[in-house]
Amino acid sequence: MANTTLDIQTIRKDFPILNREVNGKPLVYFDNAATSQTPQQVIDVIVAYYQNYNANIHRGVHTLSQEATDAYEQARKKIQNHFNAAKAHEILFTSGTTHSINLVANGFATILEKGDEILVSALEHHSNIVPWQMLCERTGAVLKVIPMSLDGELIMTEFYKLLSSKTKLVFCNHVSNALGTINPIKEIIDAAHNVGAAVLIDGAQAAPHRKADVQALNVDFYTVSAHKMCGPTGVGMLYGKEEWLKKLPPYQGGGEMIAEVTFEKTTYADLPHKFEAGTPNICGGIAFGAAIDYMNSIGFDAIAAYEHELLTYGTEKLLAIDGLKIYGPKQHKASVISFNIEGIHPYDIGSILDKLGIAVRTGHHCTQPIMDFYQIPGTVRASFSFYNTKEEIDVLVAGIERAKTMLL
Ligand code: 7TS
Repeated sequence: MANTTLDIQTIRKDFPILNREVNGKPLVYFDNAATSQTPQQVIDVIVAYYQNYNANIHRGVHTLSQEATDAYEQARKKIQNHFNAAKAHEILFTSGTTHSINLVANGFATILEKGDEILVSALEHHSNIVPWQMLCERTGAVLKVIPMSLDGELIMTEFYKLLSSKTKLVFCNHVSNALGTINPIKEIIDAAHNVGAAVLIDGAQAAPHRKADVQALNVDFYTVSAHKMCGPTGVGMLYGKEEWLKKLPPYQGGGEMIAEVTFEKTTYADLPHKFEAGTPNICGGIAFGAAIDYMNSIGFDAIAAYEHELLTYGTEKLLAIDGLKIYGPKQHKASVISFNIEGIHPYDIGSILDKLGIAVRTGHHCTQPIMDFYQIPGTVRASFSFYNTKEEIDVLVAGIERAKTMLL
C-alpha cells in the first residue's frame, strides 16, 4: 500500500478533543466504531445554528425559519449527493441507524404474511436483529440466519441455500462493527432481487470509511448514523427507494407528516415528510451535512488507504503480543481489530487501558450472537479512524503489555 497523502498532524488539529488528557495521559481514542470524534468545522456549524438561525422548519414564514429550512434541506441534498440517491426525497432524516431500521421493520408489518421468510446475517448488530424478531412476532414471518465462518465471514453457499421464493427481505451490514468484516453486499443484493426479496443494508460502520453508491448497489434501503462519521449524535439517515417509501406506511403520526387532518380521516404528506413526524433534530441534520463535507474534503480514497495502513500496522504489532488472538477476517476488513488475551477478561484490559488514557470498547459490542459463536464473553475492540496514528498504536501495544504484567 502506498504511503498516505494525508497530513495527519494537520488533520488532528481539527479535532480539539484529541488534545485532552485522560487520567493524566494524552488521550488515545480507539473507540471510533462506537462514535467518531467531531472536527471544529462541524462544531462551528452547530454553534452558528444556535447563535444565528435557531428556528423550527417547514412551518414559518419568518426569516429564521426560512434559513433553518434551507440549511436543513441543503443538508439532505448533500447526503443525497454523497450516497448518490436518485432523489432528495429518498433520503429520510432519522435519529440514526436504529431508528432507520425500526422504521422499515414497522412498515413491513403491513406487507409480510405468515410463513414469509426474512434472512438476517449472523454478523449483525442487535439493532439489525431485534426489530426483525419483533416484526416476525407481529406477522408470523420466519427469521432465518445466514451463518458465518470461524474467519468471521458470511458463508455464501449457505446464503444461496436459504434463499427461496419465500424470502421477502434480506438484512445485512455493509461492515461488521464487532469484527470489521466487509460483506459482499452487491452479491447479496443481486441474489436477493433474483428471488424478489427486498434488501436493507446497514451502512453504520461502512459510511465512515467508504462511499456507498446506492444506485450502483441497487439497494432498497441503506442506513447511516451521523455520529460515526464526524457528525453529532441523535441524527442519521434512511435511504429508501422511492417505490418502497411510497408503499410503506408512516412510522409515527404527528405534525408535519400530514396533508390534511380531520377527526374522520387523515391523509399523509408526500415524501420525505410522510416519515418525518414532529420537530426533527434540525441542528443535527445540518451538522450531518457539514460532517459529510468535512470527510469529503479529506477524501474517502485517502481515508481508506491510510486506515488500511493503520490496520496492517496494528494487526502486525498486536499479533506479536504473546497470547493475543484477533477475531475476524485476515483480509478485506475495515480498520477494526477485535481481540482477546488468553487468560484475561476483556473488561480488565479495557479498564487498565483507560487508566493509561487509551479508549477502546470491551464487551459484546451489541453482537451477542457473534460472541456466542466464538464462545467468548466479549472482546477488546480497537477501531481506528483517519486521525489516528501509528504512534498511538505503539502506545496501545505498550498498554496491553503493561496490562498483561499486572493481570497475569
Ligand atoms: N449497526 C451497526 C453495524 C452498528 O455498529 C451500530 C452501532 C448500530 C447499527 C446502531 O447505531 P446507532 O447509531 O443507531 O446506535 N454500533 C456501536 C458499536 O459498535 N459500539 O457502540 C455502538
